[in-house]
Amino acid sequence: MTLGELCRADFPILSRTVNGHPLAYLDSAASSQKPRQVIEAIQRYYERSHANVHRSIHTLGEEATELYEGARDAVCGFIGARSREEVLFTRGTTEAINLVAQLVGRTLRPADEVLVTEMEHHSNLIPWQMACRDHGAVLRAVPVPDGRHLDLDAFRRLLGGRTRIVAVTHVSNVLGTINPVADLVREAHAAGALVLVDGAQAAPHLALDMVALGADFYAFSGHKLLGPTGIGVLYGRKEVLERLEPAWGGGEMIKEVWIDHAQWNDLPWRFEPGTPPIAGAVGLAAAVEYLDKLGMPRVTVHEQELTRRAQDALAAIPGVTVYGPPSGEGRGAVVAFNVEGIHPHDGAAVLDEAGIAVRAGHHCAQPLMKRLGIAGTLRASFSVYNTAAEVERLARAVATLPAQL
Ligand code: C6P
Repeated sequence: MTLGELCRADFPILSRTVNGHPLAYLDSAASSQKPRQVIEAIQRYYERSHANVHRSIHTLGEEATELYEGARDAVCGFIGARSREEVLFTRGTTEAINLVAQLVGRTLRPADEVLVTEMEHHSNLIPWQMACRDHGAVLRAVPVPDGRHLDLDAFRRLLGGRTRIVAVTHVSNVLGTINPVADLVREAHAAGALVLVDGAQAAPHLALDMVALGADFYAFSGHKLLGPTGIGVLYGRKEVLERLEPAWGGGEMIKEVWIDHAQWNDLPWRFEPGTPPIAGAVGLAAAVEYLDKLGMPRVTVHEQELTRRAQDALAAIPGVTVYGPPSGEGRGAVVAFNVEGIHPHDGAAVLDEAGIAVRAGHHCAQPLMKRLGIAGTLRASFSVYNTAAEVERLARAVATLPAQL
């Protein structure tokens, strides 16, 4: 039995039908489904242990705090961070990146530079546009001239003495390209720049090791990683976090407060003002534990095999263009494609009639769409619970699209 066949039964939603057909959920890059283990952990928390964290001496307060801080330890282990102080909970990737853009943005001076890439999701572009606008800095972008990979020579040319931070995605949510982030970090550090890696499409699919990667910041969302919505992670290298002033104020991020000033709390709480997403953290811990049990290397092999099959099957259909690196090169668990003469939204609607859920549109990556010279694509994306049979169903349905539209 393949991994997909083995773990499908853990995901209750996968047994439902859509438009009279068994559901083929091929939209996990937008948001993954949740195993029973995650759903039950959240339910157990609300039924037995809910209270606010870090505040109350009573039993429920202590249980909730233990669960919340235990989740931090689980995530710390999952991403190979050196210490739990480096793991901050946020509400998602977008919030994590906005936080870094504010923290680092404040240190920018006029004519300083921020380096992004043409394949960034808007979440790793707009916050930097805002930071540059507010602080007079200049935004530069590494091009993707072949529509597949970053131009690494251009990266080296653009990286200079004025570059303060490089913000780059680990895995493109459209192309699936896996960027050589450890190399980029090394070169950026040699040039004196910080590095933020957007790991939204990597953390659910690749074994992570923050120490080996060396990035200063790494952001991802719980809901793409079999966990709930409303929880995300910002990993920050301790030496870097320690020298940054908090961007947001409120309860729990302080040690002592006077009317006109305050003394900040220790890491990581300094960057977590207010009541945090406790249930989200509990669910994320269960998701991480679930993935750890499956084994991330096994998850990667399974998803890359499905992705390769999808890429080959779709590319073999007349009129279909598949985007991203060629088959055989490792890629994230997404396959974006177009069918000649068919608008992606129409294609997705017809596939939905057949019970197949894919995403259509610009995938919040409009600069990349402009580079590819298209308005949007269809996109199939995979998770641990998908099977080769679903990929075959997708390919058969895509082949019939021109006859149906
Ligand atoms: N991409 C997709 O269908 P949030 O919304 O904060 O959980 O994640 C934002 C985000 C940031 N970076 C990358 C690379 C992403 O792929 C995403 C989310 C989804 O591709 C929804 S647009």
